[in-house]
Amino acid sequence: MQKPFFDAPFPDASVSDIDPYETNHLEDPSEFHEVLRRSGPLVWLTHYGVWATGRHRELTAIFRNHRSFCSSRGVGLQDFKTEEPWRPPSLILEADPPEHEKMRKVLSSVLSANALSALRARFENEAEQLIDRLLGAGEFDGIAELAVGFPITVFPDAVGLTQENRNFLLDYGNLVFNMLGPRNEIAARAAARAEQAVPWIAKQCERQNLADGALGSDIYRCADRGEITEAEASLLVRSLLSAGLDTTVIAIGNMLRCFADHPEQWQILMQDPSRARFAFEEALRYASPVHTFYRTADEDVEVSGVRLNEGAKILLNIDCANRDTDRWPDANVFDITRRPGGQAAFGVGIHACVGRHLATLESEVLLQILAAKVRRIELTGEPVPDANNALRGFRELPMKLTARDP
Ligand code: OVM
Repeated sequence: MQKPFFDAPFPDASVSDIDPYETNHLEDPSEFHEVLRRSGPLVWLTHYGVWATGRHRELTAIFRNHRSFCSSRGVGLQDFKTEEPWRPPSLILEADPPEHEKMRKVLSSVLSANALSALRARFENEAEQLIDRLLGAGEFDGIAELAVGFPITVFPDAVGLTQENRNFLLDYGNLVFNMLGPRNEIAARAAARAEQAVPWIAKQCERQNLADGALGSDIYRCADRGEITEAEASLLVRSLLSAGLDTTVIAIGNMLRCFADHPEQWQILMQDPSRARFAFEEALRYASPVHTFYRTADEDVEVSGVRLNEGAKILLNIDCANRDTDRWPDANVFDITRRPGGQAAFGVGIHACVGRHLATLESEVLLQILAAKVRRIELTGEPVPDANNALRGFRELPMKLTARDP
């Protein structure tokens, strides 16, 4: 198939004709990462007409400069200024200050570590039951049973959703993230799979479908106090449902893979389960769930000596930046004893993940209980990668758990 070709905006630009959205590169990004590393601070991708970086320095500089690099023109490949978004834009993800700030305040209060602390006991209870069951299961799929199995219960419970059709959340999240890339086969399949999920999600965002005393209704209480409108509350619930499940599923799956591959790190965690939170952070760095977000230059701007024109799209490759040896000399070592401050998996700057305390609570609880009960996590077959235009994770992870001595 003939691919489009976009000339670089100036003659001596660093360019590459690699297509990071080809399935083989989505499944294994090592070749694309290599291109990003050796091409200098920014490289022009000829097939898409966008700039790209996988360097920690440039990636964090661009994320931090939200004035020059806006989000309101979309955080995917599409420019909302010239192309119609597939759904009404997110009020928080796809917005700039000052609009962004108002929404951010609401969600950070609802999702603060303090507000979430009441959930811990319920999460622990669920994790114990699940792990006890899997310890008796022999070989199982770590994605379906653990990485999905845990959050698919605790997350919708926390938001206050119905028990019915919760799998639609996965179809919807899969669509939202795939739509950040080009309209390739993968995006088309995601759209077909999410046909029923899209109207279902809109319905779950309505006030009357959210249980009292849970996170969804907490958002509506902000509307009652006049901080946001009813319509805004509905779209903020949509943000929770968009960003809250697939990301943690992938994070947990990737983390399981890390420990299966690094049994000596599992030993360290077993001896001190209070390290779980740092172990999660390190797994996020080493195997980042979101591989790509974009920003759009809203004015002519220079980055590390490269001139970007107004309207330029910049692909920010998070998982490559998190393995940048200029930032961490031993970036390619999975080491739960490090303090990976500055890792970019939750993003950087004003748009950094507002749900991170919830994601961390889920993963920390699951990891602590695993560490208390499980001596060995081992793969029993080849992991099956899941090609997604914005997420990097697995579709299947055949594995087995061995119980600790009683
Ligand atoms: C949203 C949202 C937020 C973060 C990530 C995301 C692309 C969506 O507000 O809908 O997935």
